[in-house]
Amino acid sequence: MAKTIIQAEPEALPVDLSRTALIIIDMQRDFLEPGGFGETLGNDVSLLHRAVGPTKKVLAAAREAGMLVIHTREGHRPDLTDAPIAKVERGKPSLRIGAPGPMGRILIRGEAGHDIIPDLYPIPGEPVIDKPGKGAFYATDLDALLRNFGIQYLLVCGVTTEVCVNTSVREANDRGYRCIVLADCCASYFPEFHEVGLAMIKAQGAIFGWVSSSRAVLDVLARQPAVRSA
Ligand code: C5J
Repeated sequence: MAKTIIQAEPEALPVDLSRTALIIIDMQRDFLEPGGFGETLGNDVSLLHRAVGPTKKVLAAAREAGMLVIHTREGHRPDLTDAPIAKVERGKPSLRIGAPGPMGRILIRGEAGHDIIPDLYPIPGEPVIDKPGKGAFYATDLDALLRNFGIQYLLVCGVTTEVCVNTSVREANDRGYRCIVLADCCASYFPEFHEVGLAMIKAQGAIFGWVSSSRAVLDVLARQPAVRSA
């Protein structure tokens, strides 16, 4: 397929949309809603909501175009056997990973809080990658799945910018994927970390990837309505 130019920083990038997937990182109730993991750590979860509207638009356009859409969720097995004790014991949260909270046990697979927010809920056929770490590639089959689909480019949305988005982009970059992070589709509990997290990705001639926007991707998909990445 002919390449399409996506406006981005530090420079516009030619992208083969048939080899592109949209990946939405950890848009889970545990991070975005009161009573979840994010709030137990003392964060104002409302700060993440700004990313939901733009991500919803990109998700709808990607689905319409037939682009592969992948969702990730951070969380652990109910018996915590995949949760390093160093992670569980870290910090002074009001509730630790695995403790019972208002949305079920904190950051545990199968609990209500672990699931993806209704606005961005996966539809049948969209792979959901359950990851025990911050990076989407660590201890998951994401790389195998992307290679089986022939994916070379990733449009990246999600939370939080400097933690799971950044870690996943760095992992993807080392595996040869070109990542385009959509700035307004990501958010952090710390707005300054959001800015710096994006700056680190695009610095030094896109050392980890490119930074773009929902608008840029929506414009491209409006001009090229069928991309079919499968
Ligand atoms: C965090 C994440 N912040 N999804 N997880 O612990 O960014």
